Amino acid sequence: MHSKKTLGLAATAALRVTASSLANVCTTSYIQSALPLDAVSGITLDSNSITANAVYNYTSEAGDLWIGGKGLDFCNVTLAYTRNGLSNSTTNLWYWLPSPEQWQGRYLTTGGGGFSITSGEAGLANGIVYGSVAGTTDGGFGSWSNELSDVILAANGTMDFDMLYNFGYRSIHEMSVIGKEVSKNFYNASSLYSYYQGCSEGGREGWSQVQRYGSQFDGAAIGAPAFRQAFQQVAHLAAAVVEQTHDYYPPPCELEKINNDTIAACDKLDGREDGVVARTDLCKLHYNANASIGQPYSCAAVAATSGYTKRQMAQAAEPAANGTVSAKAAAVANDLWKGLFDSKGRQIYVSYQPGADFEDAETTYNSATGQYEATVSGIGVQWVNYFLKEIISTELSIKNVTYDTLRSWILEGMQKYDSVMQTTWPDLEDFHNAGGKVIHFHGESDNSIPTASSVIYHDAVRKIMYPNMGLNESYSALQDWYRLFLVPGAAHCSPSTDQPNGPFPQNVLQSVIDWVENGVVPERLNATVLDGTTSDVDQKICTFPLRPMWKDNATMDCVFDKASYDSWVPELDSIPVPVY
Ligand SMILES: *[C@@H]1O[C@H](CO)[C@@H](O)[C@H](O)[C@H]1NC(C)=O
Ligand SMILES: *[C@@H]1O[C@H](CO)[C@@H](O)[C@H](O)[C@H]1NC(C)=O
Ligand SMILES: *[C@@H]1O[C@H](CO)[C@@H](O)[C@H](O)[C@H]1NC(C)=O
Ligand SMILES: *[C@@H]1O[C@H](CO)[C@@H](O)[C@H](O)[C@H]1NC(C)=O
Ligand SMILES: *[C@@H]1O[C@H](CO)[C@@H](O)[C@H](O)[C@H]1NC(C)=O
Ligand SMILES: *[C@@H]1O[C@H](CO)[C@@H](O)[C@H](O)[C@H]1NC(C)=O
Ligand SMILES: *[C@@H]1O[C@H](CO)[C@@H](O)[C@H](O)[C@H]1NC(C)=O
Ligand SMILES: *[C@@H]1O[C@H](CO)[C@@H](O)[C@H](O)[C@H]1NC(C)=O
Ligand SMILES: *[C@@H]1O[C@H](CO)[C@@H](O)[C@H](O)[C@H]1NC(C)=O
Ligand SMILES: *[C@@H]1O[C@H](CO)[C@@H](O)[C@H](O)[C@H]1NC(C)=O
Ligand SMILES: *[C@@H]1O[C@H](CO)[C@@H](O)[C@H](O)[C@H]1NC(C)=O
Ligand SMILES: *[C@@H]1O[C@H](CO)[C@@H](O)[C@H](O)[C@H]1NC(C)=O
Ligand SMILES: [Ca+2]
Repeated sequence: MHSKKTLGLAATAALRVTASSLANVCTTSYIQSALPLDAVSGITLDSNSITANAVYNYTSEAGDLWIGGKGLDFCNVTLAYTRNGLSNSTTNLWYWLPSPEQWQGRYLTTGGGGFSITSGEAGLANGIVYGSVAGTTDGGFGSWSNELSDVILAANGTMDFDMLYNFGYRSIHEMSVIGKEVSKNFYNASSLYSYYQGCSEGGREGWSQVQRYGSQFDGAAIGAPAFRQAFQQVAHLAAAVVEQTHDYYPPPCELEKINNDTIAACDKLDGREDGVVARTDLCKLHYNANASIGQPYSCAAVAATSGYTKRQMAQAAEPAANGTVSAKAAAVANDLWKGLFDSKGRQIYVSYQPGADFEDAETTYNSATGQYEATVSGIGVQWVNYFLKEIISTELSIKNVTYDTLRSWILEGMQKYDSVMQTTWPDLEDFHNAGGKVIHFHGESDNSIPTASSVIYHDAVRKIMYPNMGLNESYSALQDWYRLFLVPGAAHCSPSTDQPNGPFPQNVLQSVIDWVENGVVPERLNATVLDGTTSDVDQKICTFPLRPMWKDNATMDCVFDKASYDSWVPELDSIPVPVY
């Protein structure tokens, strides 16, 4: 299988001069010699497509999910491959390979967000900070900026299954296999450590690999994964249906007030008053929005923006609002927290935790009628139109749509996409047997992917892999290699502006590396307060199912309580098959 690679190296060896400098190895001919031509079957790597340029003294800017670094030297490589027997099937790959001096024996695959399969240079830049090669792919979508939704339908009714499967798991896999082999050949290394990092859709992409290719990565840092897509995207539409069902369309200011009151009231349930709801489970069990009824609210006018809100909807202008919180608004909020139930009272899915802002529920002001109207989430509409109805349209009327309609859309999505987009295969035996380690984290105030969505999967893996063990024993077995951390006060793949004193695990990949390479078990995950005012900047996060509880407002314990635990994993008895 590797004979061509060996031949390639031998054939070009005579052309090479001293190996150590970046300039010597960052050439198209050297990259050509490093190409693993037979590593992936069914494709043809195009040696002539290679571009390579050396970059020196690069600064990688820190972000919420990136630590950043300076003085980075690397080789910027792009290349393409085609799928044998298919026309117009070019997939583009992009790798950043640290200089031989800066390489620390690591390879990293990075992922995207929304319906985008790549984070481009931002992801690559974070990888090289760790002395790691970093790779990304355009998924074969024809351009680095195209998303799956741009290409999934060739026409109304014509799904492009190649694009779908490329996005589902195939392209990331191919890019990872090629990237690992290119790296070994590039540095003349017999082995390396391989990692994955991504959040949101990038988190789903990480699971798509860990679930299928057990030995592909030694470690994975996975945030708030957008998996269980059949539920996840339809659930984005639930808030608008809740408002329609109540026939009440709260001004955004009214829900914002309820959220502010919720954070203020639930802050102390974790034993420390710091503006952070570290126990949204206790908040869910003991608080309800009726406490806000009659409370005054007011907000300044908001100008229309072309920016994005609510996952791809433009922001309409809103007039200044004031009033007092109504019983109807409280009822809407209570239903938004409760989760999705069908007309028979059976639970369909979970929702966001109290303390997460009500982004999906944000109404739009209609200046012609002077009324607020329900607005459906852009990504939820894309799912129903592109993936279920198979029409190229961004319009979806929710008139007549009920909780039962949402349920039927979820079941349809499960049937149609179980093998490609659901990404919740719960048996991780191959990954575990290969010695893999995964740190999975999720903001406890995530407003886009329910925090409980991650808990449900983690719990499913525990039950599938350790069916004969009790709760403590099975969690302890699972924690040897797969740990889930719920991040207090954090929003979707970022800190929350509503709870600025919350810690965030900005350097989670380092924790994965330490676990894989040095056996340092992340008993509690390192996190840093990035935006707040607290003096206690470096904090730790409890491993689920243990939950934080502060003593004397000063020391954090990680405790177990059954009622809280149960609140994370309700029985989804409206769904006739197991939900992993
Ligand atoms: C790998 O080995 C080849 C052949 O000896 C050499 O030309 C090349 O510079 C080496 N690469 C690195 C990164 O040391
Ligand atoms: C590297 O970049 C920094 C700015 O980030 C600059 O101050 C420094 O002079 C540069 N070093 C070299 C060797 O170019
Ligand atoms: C990397 O290469 C691509 C393709 O040639 C180019 O568009 C991009 O600007 C390069 N990036 C850097 C940092 O050199
Ligand atoms: C392939 O791409 C070419 C050039 O972009 C285009 O003209 C042609 O229609 C495409 N063929 C198919 C089958 O998509
Ligand atoms: C909610 O709290 C934030 C932060 O304190 C504040 O800026 C905002 O005005 C409050 N909103 C309402 C509706 O009270
Ligand atoms: C509790 O601790 C937080 C964070 O250190 C601090 O901001 C707050 O003032 C403390 N509250 C009380 C009641 O001591
Ligand atoms: C909230 O108050 C309404 C009356 O306005 C009542 O019907 C409802 O049961 C209350 N909800 C909760 C959760 O207490
Ligand atoms: C609420 O609106 C009324 C009427 O528009 C206005 O007189 C009042 O000043 C506003 N109150 C606040 C707190 O903005
Ligand atoms: C695709 O279907 C949508 C929804 O029915 C329709 O609005 C659109 O015009 C159709 N496009 C084409 C090219 O037929
Ligand atoms: C809603 O249902 C009514 C009655 O069945 C029907 O007339 C109407 O066309 C439906 N509206 C939409 C948007 O589907
Ligand atoms: C499980 O462990 C927790 C502490 O980690 C303890 O409080 C609890 O009692 C244990 N439960 C069982 C069933 O052993
Ligand atoms: C975590 O924080 C501790 C200090 O509390 C530090 O010693 C350790 O290096 C950090 N680990 C990682 C992976 O950042
Ligand atoms: Ca608190």
